[in-house]
Amino acid sequence: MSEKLRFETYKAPAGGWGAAKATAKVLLEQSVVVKGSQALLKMNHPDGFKCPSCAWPNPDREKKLEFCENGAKALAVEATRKRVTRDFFAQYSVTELMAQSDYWLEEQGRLTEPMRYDAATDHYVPVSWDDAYRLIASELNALASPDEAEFYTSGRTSNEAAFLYSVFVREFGTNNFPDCSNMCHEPTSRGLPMSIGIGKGTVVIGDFAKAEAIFIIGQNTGTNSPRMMTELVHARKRNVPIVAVNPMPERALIRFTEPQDMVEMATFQSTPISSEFVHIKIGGDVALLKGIMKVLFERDAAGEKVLDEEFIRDHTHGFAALKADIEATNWADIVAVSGIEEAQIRRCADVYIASNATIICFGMGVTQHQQGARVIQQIANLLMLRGNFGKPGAGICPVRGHSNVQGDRTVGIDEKPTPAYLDKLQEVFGFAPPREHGHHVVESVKAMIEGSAKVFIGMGGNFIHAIPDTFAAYEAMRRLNLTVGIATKLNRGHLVHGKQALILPVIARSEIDNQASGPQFVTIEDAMSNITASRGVLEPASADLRSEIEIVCRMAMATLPNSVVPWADYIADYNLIRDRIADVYPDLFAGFNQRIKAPGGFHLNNPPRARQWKTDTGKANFLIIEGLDEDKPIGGAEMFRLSTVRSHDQYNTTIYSNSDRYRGVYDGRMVLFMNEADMRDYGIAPQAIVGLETIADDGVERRVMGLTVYPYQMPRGSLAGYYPELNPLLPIGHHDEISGTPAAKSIPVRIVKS
Ligand SMILES: Nc1nc2c(c(=O)[nH]1)N[C@H]1C(S)=C(S)[C@@H](COP(=O)(O)OP(=O)(O)OC[C@H]3O[C@@H](n4cnc5c(=O)[nH]c(N)nc54)[C@H](O)[C@@H]3O)O[C@H]1N2
Ligand SMILES: Nc1nc2c(c(=O)[nH]1)N[C@H]1C(S)=C(S)[C@@H](COP(=O)(O)OP(=O)(O)OC[C@H]3O[C@@H](n4cnc5c(=O)[nH]c(N)nc54)[C@H](O)[C@@H]3O)O[C@H]1N2
Ligand SMILES: [Mo]
Repeated sequence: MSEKLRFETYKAPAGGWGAAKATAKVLLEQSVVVKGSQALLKMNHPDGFKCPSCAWPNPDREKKLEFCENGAKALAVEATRKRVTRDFFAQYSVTELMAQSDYWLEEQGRLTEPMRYDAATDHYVPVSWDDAYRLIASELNALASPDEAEFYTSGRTSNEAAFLYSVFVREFGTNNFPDCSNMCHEPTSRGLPMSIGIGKGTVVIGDFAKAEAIFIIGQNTGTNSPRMMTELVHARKRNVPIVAVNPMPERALIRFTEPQDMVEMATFQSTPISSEFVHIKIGGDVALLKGIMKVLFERDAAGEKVLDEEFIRDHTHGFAALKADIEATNWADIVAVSGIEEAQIRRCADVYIASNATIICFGMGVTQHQQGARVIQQIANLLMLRGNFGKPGAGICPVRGHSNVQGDRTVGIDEKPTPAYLDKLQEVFGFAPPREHGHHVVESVKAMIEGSAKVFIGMGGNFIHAIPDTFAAYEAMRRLNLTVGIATKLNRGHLVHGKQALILPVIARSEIDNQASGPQFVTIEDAMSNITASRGVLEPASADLRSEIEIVCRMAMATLPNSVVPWADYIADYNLIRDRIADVYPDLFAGFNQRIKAPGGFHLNNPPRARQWKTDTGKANFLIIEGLDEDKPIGGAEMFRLSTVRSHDQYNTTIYSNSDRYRGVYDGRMVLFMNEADMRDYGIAPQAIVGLETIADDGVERRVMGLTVYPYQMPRGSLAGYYPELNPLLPIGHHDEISGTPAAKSIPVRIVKS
């Protein structure tokens, strides 16, 4: 065990004073108590900026403060006083920086000027912006085909920047758009349209106040969307049942104190959150969902009116086939695969049947499986059986990750663009976009490994530590001709680079973006399809930062000297970009610049809310998944399923601290959460050090050693540990069949004793 790592069960409710203390601490650590606190008052306010942390929408009730502990952390590390300067890069070679932890890299602060890798000295050295654009242009134009470049986007990028990026890349000539959403809610984006005709959630925030039951499947709300806790606390105070389905008994899903509730805070009270905690085995969700549906069909057969017959008749397709599939599934299998007793599944069904308006929320615990998209289709089936679409208080609620991951997809970051969209793009801009589909994340990594990709441009994010098969990816990245990181902070992706490399530092969301026509704002789309404006309030971290929009435009101007697009105009005035977005997407964005003036922004058209179904059948489709396995059965008796999750103190690959207080882990991240009975069976003592080896049929050996075993309330056969440390165990070929999303929640592994 590492010297400092320790475990200590967290007994207090989540949120509350623990969260208040953590908020104060992070502001102190980044030396931004005053600056940070003032900025926090503007966070998620109509005249301020959107929190860079998660995609949860603003509430529609009056609330003075609209931030949470983890939003405050995200702001504090963005507003930090620490700086990475040219002196820093002169001091450390890339090899020396590689030896540092991700946490240390993040701690160095904000990037301040463009840098170029100098192979002769193994240092990053200053480069002018013009030279940087020239290098990008010459490498892109030297390619044998535009398809040899990969253009990554991470979900913090605004609609305006993402839209222009997609226009630039298509005018350049490729649809290679690997995107963080390919590792995240892509099963939602690809699976849900087959069911209900749209790859987005159907609820709005106001539905939470009208719901009669809420299910939360595979999502760690208190850590990853803490502002959602407010809705859950309010629901519980109205006695609305909440069913949480999770292999880890996440603290905030058990008890929570709303940090902004003065009375609860002052009196040390808390609210129990889940009325029913379903301690599911990893990959057991389909079995549970089928079990609940089975109860519905049983009670329907017994003459009870538990199905919404009118909805099923008028609005759906495929009912008989679904019914046959569910009736053919037996209880013994359902119980064995889910790990949940029949009695509890029946209680969940009771909750569902008693409710006239149910919301089902889900996160990465659902999407990151080999059949992730099909699990989501089962969630839609369950909702459809009781008409829970297109009525107040009901619907499906994929809880998105990055604050604009949904918007980026809406405005063109899509490796499989539709012909209709491409026609429109051609009509609006006058160039012929490529028609062939491009690469998503997994395909782009394969192209790098095979050597057919030569240039990687990362619009935000930390691709190399987000993707599977970390070490194979390192090698692939290093073979590229050019890698470009457009970023706020130094990260591993800048150190694992191509023969040539650039780091281009950007103005962050919370910062003022001044251009020729004055201060600009950008827009984002939250997880409930609301488009809102975001205006930075802080001075940029350095005078030599550029906006993402400017960087996209300048890359385009350098690369495409004969471009038909007026790039320079867009840098000067972001309204012009919004006008073009409205032209390309009239159904969604007509009158964009006018509508965005409303303080809360506007809501994008969502057909299922009006019971309109843009599917192949014109109805909502009941879809079938065969059997109960979300992941291929592989491995035999020694196999465990490993879920890679986020700690409370990280933002994806950004590690804020090495602790995870709600799960009782302090000062270490090389931890393996394991069931105590499993430990006894395998002769593993508490805090023993073990390794994990992936069970795969591709002949590659994948091991991570040095994990300290933490006896934890995991279901038997289920293990958990941290992302990104365990990504070397995740095979590139282990992904959702429909969408290609890596199955990071169900890696088949065996334990190796060191
Ligand atoms: N503070 C903070 N906020 C964030 C992020 C962050 O890193 N930090 N990341 C952002 C991003 S990009 C995203 S996508 C979201 C991610 O937010 P979440 O969707 O909450 O993602 P994870 O933390 O990966 O874990 C999801 C949960 O799934 C559970 N789980 C694992 N396997 C299974 C399973 O088989 N079935 C079920 N039912 N549950 C399972 C885990 O125990 C865990 O509680 O959060 C966003 N917000
Ligand atoms: N094993 C495993 N792997 C996973 C997951 C998992 O649960 N398990 N989750 C997956 C998911 S859901 C996601 S979304 C991906 C996340 O993958 P990414 O989105 O690629 O990763 P992040 O860690 O969010 O990126 C952080 C970096 O973004 C840059 N950045 C921050 N703000 C800005 C900004 O405003 N502009 C620009 N240009 N750059 C900025 C900073 O330099 C920072 O270092 O990881 C995926 N990988
Ligand atoms: Mo995500």
